[in-house]
Amino acid sequence: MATLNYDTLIPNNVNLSTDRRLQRALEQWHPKFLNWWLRRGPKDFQTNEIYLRTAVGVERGNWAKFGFVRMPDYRWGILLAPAVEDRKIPFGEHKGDPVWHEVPGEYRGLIKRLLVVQGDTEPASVEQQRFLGHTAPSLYDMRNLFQVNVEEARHLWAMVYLLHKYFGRDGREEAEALLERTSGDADKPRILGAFNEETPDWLSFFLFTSFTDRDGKMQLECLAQSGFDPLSRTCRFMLTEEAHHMFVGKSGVERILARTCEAMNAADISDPGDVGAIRARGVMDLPLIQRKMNFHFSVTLDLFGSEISTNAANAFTAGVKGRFHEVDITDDHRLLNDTYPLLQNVDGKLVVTQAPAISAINARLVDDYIADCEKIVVAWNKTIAKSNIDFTLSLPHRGFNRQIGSFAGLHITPIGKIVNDELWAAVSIDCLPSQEDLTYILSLMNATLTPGAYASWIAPPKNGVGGKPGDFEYVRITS
Ligand code: BYC
Ligand code: FE
Ligand code: FE
Repeated sequence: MATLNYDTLIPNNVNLSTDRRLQRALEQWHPKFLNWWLRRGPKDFQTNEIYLRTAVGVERGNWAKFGFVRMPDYRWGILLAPAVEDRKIPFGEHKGDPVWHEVPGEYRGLIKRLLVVQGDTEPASVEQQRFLGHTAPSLYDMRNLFQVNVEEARHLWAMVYLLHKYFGRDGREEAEALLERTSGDADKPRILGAFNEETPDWLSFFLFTSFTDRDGKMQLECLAQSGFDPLSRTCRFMLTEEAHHMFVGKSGVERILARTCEAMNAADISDPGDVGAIRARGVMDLPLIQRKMNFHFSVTLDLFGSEISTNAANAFTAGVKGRFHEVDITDDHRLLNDTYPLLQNVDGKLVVTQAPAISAINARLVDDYIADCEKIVVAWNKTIAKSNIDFTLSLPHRGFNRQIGSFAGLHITPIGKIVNDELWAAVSIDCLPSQEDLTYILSLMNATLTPGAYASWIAPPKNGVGGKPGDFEYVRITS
């Protein structure tokens, strides 16, 4: 494997200097990327020094270094995980064949589409989080936000590298288009629904990184199984960074819950529904957090596409996109005769039916995703229980508030009951955030920029980052 070279404009471990044409093409994309970063990336703070980690290798345990960097000087590199010797395609009709090091002609369109969709989400999330620096609840949190942002931008680089290297002129055009679509834009929006929603406040940010970055993890895990080896290796390294994004989300929500419970106990408020008294203390009430969670979870489920999907079946059969932890599954990895249990609407009732497993690839991934999400909700509930407050958060039913897939067009309550239009109007008021909720959350969003200080609505973290204490000056605000 090539060693990582940081002396060049584009740090990489793919021997970029030996492919002059590719290097030149990426060097031409570089200023356009920086221009996008400055126009659509974090608003302000671009000249502040921030304590960031940068990937400097791909070996487990020792891949990152921490130090003060100005964001535009961040070293966005192209990093592939080490090749697995003699790797074989693990699934689909080419199962057992040696992996591909070039794109098979017949799958060109399919692979390009997946790279474009994956690549589109990365800058989209940076755009969605553009204004959050100004309302950071602490310097620690601000630093985490910018860490997530620079790494999502590196994920964009990861997909752009594959597009440029393997798709010629088409790939270069797609790479340009990735910088032209914009989250929420009326004319040129981002491709997938959730990436056009706003992330206007820090509760949204923590729920987005808990739930939507977790979709990122699931999808990357599936692409890491790919028979197209450069895609597999790229995604494997992206997953290393992804873990931190989900940590930021999960621990962020945990700290909000801890602070709310602490404030309730301090004021002797035992009823989580005593919203007036709780909000008077400048913290977020638990029912509000549940409603926001309902929103982020349901919008993220839409990102998995239809439960029954020929696109997903084709990608699986082709050996291009596998299932979550494909190699650990004990079946024939071809799914020619298998079935999979699927929840479906039959005459107004939700019942489990058997579907051909090959058609239900997306449904299975949703199941794996929900199981992963259940674990974080258990952890969040522990935080509440520790404070002796009588409240539990729960994931809404998978059919709640859906726009895509077999539940779209149905009105389903958080506990999974199909209801009519009239009842749904009441349910959606109760179970989704109201304008008043959003206004209240925004009213709490004020920057806290003193090292070691935290906004009223969030507890300090248990530990700092990169070996530093919590009160470290993670962002040099004045210099
Ligand atoms: N909005 O057969 P179908 C991340 C389209 S997140 C709009 O049902 P398929 C990150 C679909 O494209 C992970 N359109 O589903 C997280 C298709 O259109 P075409 C991102 C949608 O194709 C946080 C048509 O509907 N990566 O990394 O199996 C921060 C029928 O599709 C939506 C990936 O998703 C939607 N929600 O599944 C930063 C992996 N859903 O092609 C980053 C790559 C579906 O017929 N993408 N459609 O015109 C894929 O694997 C698949 O494209 C999808 C869709 C899973 C997204
Ligand atoms: Fe990403
Ligand atoms: Fe991420």
